[in-house]
Amino acid sequence: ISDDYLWFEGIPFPTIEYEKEIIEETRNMFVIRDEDTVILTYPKSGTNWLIEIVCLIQTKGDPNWIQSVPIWDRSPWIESQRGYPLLINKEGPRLISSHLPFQLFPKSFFSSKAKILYVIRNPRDVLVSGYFFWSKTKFVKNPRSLTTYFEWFIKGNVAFGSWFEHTCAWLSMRKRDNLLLLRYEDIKKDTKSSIKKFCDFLGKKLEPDELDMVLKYSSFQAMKENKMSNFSIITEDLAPNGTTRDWKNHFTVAQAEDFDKVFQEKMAGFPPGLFPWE
Ligand code: PPS
Repeated sequence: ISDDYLWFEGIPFPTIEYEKEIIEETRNMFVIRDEDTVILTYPKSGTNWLIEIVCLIQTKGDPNWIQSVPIWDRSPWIESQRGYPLLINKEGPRLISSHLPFQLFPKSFFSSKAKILYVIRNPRDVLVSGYFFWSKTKFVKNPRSLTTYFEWFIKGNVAFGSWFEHTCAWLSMRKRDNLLLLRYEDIKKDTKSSIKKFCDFLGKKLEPDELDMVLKYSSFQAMKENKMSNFSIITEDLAPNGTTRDWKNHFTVAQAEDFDKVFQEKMAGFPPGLFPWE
C-alpha cells in the first residue's frame, strides 16, 4: 500500500486491487457476451446503489441474494484483481461493474449487444463525495484538504482520471440502443419510475408488489444495514454515513465559479439539457 496511484496510460488507479496486467488484459482480451449487463460509472456516482437495484430486479425483489453474497461478488468490478478472474470463470449472463474510462474498456463490447447502464452525477457532488471517501483510505494519494483535491480533480489526477474526459467519451455512446443513460439525481427524485425504466431496458417485468420490494431493499437505510453491501465486512470506515453530499456546503464561491468555467469549457459539445444540475 502506498500513498500514491498506480498509473496506467495516464490514468491513476488505486494501489490496492489494481495491477497493470489485469487492466491491460481487460481491454484487450476480456470477452463481453451479448447477454451481459454492465453498470458503468465514474466513481462516486451511485454505482453501488444501482448494483443493488439491478440485483433485486433479477431476483424480483427477493432480498436473499443481496443479503448473502457481497456486492463485489454479485457484480464484480471487471478491472479489479478480485473481479476479473471471477468474471472470466462465470458461465451464463453476468452482471459486471466498471469505472473504466472508455479507452480502457474491453474492446469486445463495441461489437456486442451487451447492455450498459451508465450513470452520471453532478460532478461537484462527485468531487466532494470522492474527497471524503478517498481521504479515509490508504490506497490512493491522500489529498489532505478539499482545496488540494479540487485542484487534482480539475486536472484529472484522481482515481480513474478526469471526470470530464471519462464523461465526454462515454456520453458519445448515448444514442446507442444498448446503453441507458441515467442521472443519479433523477433516480433519487423518482426511484420507482427509474426502476421501471431499468426493467424496460433490461427486458424484465415486475409485478407491483415485486417492484415495491426492489424499492424497499435498495433504500439508503436498507443498504446501510445490509452488511453484504455496506463494506463493513472489509472495514467499518468505508460505509456511507448517510449524509448525501451537497457541494454547496463545501465549495467556496471562487471554487464554484472556477468549476463552472471548466465545466462549460470541457462539456461545450453537449446539449445543456443533459446536465440539469445547479
Ligand atoms: S464507488 O465507491 O465509486 O463505487 O461509490 P458509488 O457507489 O458510485 O457512490 C457513492 C455515493 O452513492 C450514494 N449512495 C446512495 N444514494 C442514494 N440511495 C442509496 N441507496 C445509496 N447508496 C449509496 C452514497 O451515499 C455516496 O454518495 P455521498 O454523496 O458520498 O453520500
